[in-house]
This record gives sequence, structure tokens and C-alpha cells, in this order.
Amino acid sequence: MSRLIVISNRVAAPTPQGEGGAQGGLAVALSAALREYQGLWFGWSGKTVEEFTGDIEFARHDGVSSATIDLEPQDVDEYYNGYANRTLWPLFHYRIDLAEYDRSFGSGYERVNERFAETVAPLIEPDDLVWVHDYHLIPLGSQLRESGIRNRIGFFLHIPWPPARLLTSLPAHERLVLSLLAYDVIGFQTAEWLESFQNYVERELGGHCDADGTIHVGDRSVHAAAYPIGIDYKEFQQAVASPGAHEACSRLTESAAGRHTIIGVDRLDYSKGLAERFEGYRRFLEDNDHCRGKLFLLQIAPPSRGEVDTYETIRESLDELSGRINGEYAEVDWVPIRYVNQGYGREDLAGFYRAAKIALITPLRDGMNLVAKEYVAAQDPDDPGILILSRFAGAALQLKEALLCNPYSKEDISDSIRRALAMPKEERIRRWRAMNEVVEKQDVVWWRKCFVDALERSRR
Ligand code: ADQ
Repeated sequence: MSRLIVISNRVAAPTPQGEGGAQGGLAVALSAALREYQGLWFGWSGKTVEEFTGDIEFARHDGVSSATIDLEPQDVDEYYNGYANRTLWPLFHYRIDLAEYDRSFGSGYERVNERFAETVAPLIEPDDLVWVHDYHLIPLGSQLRESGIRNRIGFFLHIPWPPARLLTSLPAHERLVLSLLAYDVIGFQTAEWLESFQNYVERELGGHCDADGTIHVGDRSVHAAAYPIGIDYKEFQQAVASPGAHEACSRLTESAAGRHTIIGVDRLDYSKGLAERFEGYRRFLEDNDHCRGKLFLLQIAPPSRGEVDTYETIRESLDELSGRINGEYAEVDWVPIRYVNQGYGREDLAGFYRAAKIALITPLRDGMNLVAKEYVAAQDPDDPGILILSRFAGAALQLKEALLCNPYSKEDISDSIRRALAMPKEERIRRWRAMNEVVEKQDVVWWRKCFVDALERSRR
């Protein structure tokens, strides 16, 4: 059997301190695949050194081997904070208004991808399958080819692929997309992002796309398909059944004192539509005064990417907005929004999801959104809660029985909350069963198998 080499910006392999318990589903799933395939996880250590050395730090814990490198501060500024998070992240989430186009970002991005390629190439053996993850490393495949790597290499994009008309605002967009053709398999979260990619290939590169997913540009053929990522359903079920989750569930239920909890769990990011969500909830309070005091919104959103100014701005505006709404509507014994700026472990989250009657997950654009799937997996089958989900999250294409809403419309968010509160139990159960079946069957193990099978089948 071939070995699997996973390459991503950061490595989330298990650590000797046992931090594995707090890992996300993706880390758990990829670690399981690496154990099965005797593979290696390569990426940036998260640390910086004055001058790049290419020294690799190897580690092996819990059956998973990892190899990490340190980067220079300039690399981190230009590649990570710059091109990845200030250019590609906003652009791929349809926010060209926030995307910064700066030549130094582009050259830093290329340089770090080259550094990744040079350091990982000697670790790759002839039969290995190589799986590159996410927007940080789009050109890595072509740089590995330049280093002489002939292995099968796959790429999976965790975030949306933007429409061609937006992508063409990126200087050197053609170069970026052409570099993708060095892969054998390109995976997207949904058919929608795949279509945008195919459309770009046809319009801008003059290529054509076969019905079986093969894309032809010049003499290159690549397989491109949608592989929707799932959660580690079994692991999450264990988290839900754990004493930690029971405790978290009771803690929230007791503090709710008979009121309904509406939960939101997100990284603090503009793509998650938090301000629009707060405004939609405010509209609900405005239009439904009989409901005030009977429910509250628990929004869990730990800060992310503090080095990027936009994140500081969004943090300040949400502090202000939640404060204003609380000021407008709070009573001595009731606060409408509990806004919590800290992260929680899997068991706590599982317990909070279970205690919440409604999940309000309204990203403006999201590759998939695993929180929606976790919420479904955490519900009591006999008395499940209701998922209100943005139609612009990749997950909406699978979770069709959620209450799908337009996150840009306050009225739509408000109406969805009202509908959820009035939903009869039979309907809740029916909708939940349909969603749970998808979440359980198309879990992260299924996702990983679909992708790795396609990569194994691909022939250079
Ligand atoms: P993210 O944008 O990080 O991921 P998401 O899929 O919602 O978004 O969450 C990933 C994980 O982080 C989940 O397991 C969730 O529980 C955890 N998480 C999120 N907010 C948290 C919080 N406040 N506290 C604790 N844990 C939290 C990117 C893409 C998504 C895609 C994933 C996986 O943007 O669209 O679903 O990758 O491919």
C-alpha cells in the first residue's frame, strides 16, 4: 500500500502533551488516515527563525509522524498574513472589497511554496500519495513537479472557489489557476464551487470539462470533483455522551432558567456573518416583543488572526453591536445576547449544542461549515433542536431539511427564528432525521476515502 503524505499550512497531528483531545474533526480524520497509510504530515511549525534553514523537526506521537519547518518573519507577513489571509481568503469569500493586492504578498507566497516544495521533496518516496490542503498551498503541486516529483498529487480546497468574474480581479489569476493543473485530482467542497472553477477554466483558459469530471487545458488533464467534508461522527457521538458534555449541557440549561437558547459558534471572521446575525436577531426582538425575556442568543466566537487589521475591526464592531442590543433590550434579569470571546473544547461544545433549541448558523459565504453538522450530530433524537442555516454555506447543499435562510436579510433571519420556535415536534424530528442521516453517512472518513480513492485511481 502507498504511504500518504499530507501537506498543509499548519500540522495538527497529535502531540505528546495529549492535546489531541481538543483537536478538530479534520485533524482527527487525517491522523487516522496517516496511521492507516503509515504516512507523514508536513507543514509550518507556527514558529519563526531569523533566517530560513530548511531544518526539519520530526516527531512521532500516537502512531502519526509529522515533519515541520520554521519560517522567517517576512515569510509569515507576506505569505500567511499577506497573500493567504489578506488576498485569497477575502477574495475566495466574495469580498473583493477587503482583498489586498500587493506584489510583495504574491512573491512571499511563491517563495514559501518553493520552500515547502524543496524541503518536503526529499521525504517523498516513489509510491507515496501526496495530498495538499487549502489555499495557502495552491502552487505547491507545480513546484513539486519542478523538483522532479512524479507521484500522484491531490489538492483539496476547504474554502469556496469564487466566480470567474471575481477571480479575474486578482493580478496573476491565470498563473495561480494554471499551477493547479499540476495536480492529478482537485477537490472542492461542493458542486457550486466546482462549477465556478469549471467556468473559469472554460472562459479564461479555453479549456473544456467532460461530464466525468476530467478537465482538459492544452495537453493537461486533471480530475476535478466535489468531495463534501464531514465531521468525525463517531468521535463526536462519544463527545456528546461524555461526562464533560453532560456537565456543559446542564450548566447551560440551568443558567438558561427555562429560556430557549439560540446558539452560534464561529471563528471571529467576517465571512461568518456575525454582525448580520446580530442585526437579524435584533429585528426578531423588535418584531416579537412577546418573546423578549423568553430566549437568548449565545454567540461563541474566539478571536482569530489577530495580526490582520480587519479582524481587529470586526471584533470592535461586534463588541459595540452586541453591547448596543443588550443596552436596548436587557432587563434586570435578562440579557438578550451572551457574547463569549473564547474557544471551548469538543465536549463542552457538544453539551452546549445539545442544550440549545436552535442553532443560528448564518455565514455570508462558507466552504462547508462543520459547526452545522456538529449541531445536528449532538441532538437528542426524541427531541431535537432546529438548525437555521445560511443558504450560502456549502453545508446547505447537503442539509436541505435545515431552515435555509438568506443571511443578508434581517427579516429572513427574524422569520426563521419565529418559524423555528413554532415548529411542531413531529416536524423537528422529521427534519432532524433526514439531516442526521447525511451527517452520519457522509462523515469525515467517507470524505477522506472518496478523495484518496480518486487519487489512487488517477494515473499520470
Ligand atoms: P472554519 O472556517 O474554521 O474552517 P468550520 O467548518 O465552521 O469553519 O469549523 C471548523 C471547526 O472549528 C469545527 O470543528 C468547529 O467546532 C470548530 N470551531 C469553530 N468555532 C469554534 C469556537 N468558537 N470554539 C470552538 N471551536 C470552534 C474551514 C472552512 C469551512 C470548512 C472547514 C473544513 O472555512 O467552510 O467547513 O474549513 O473544511
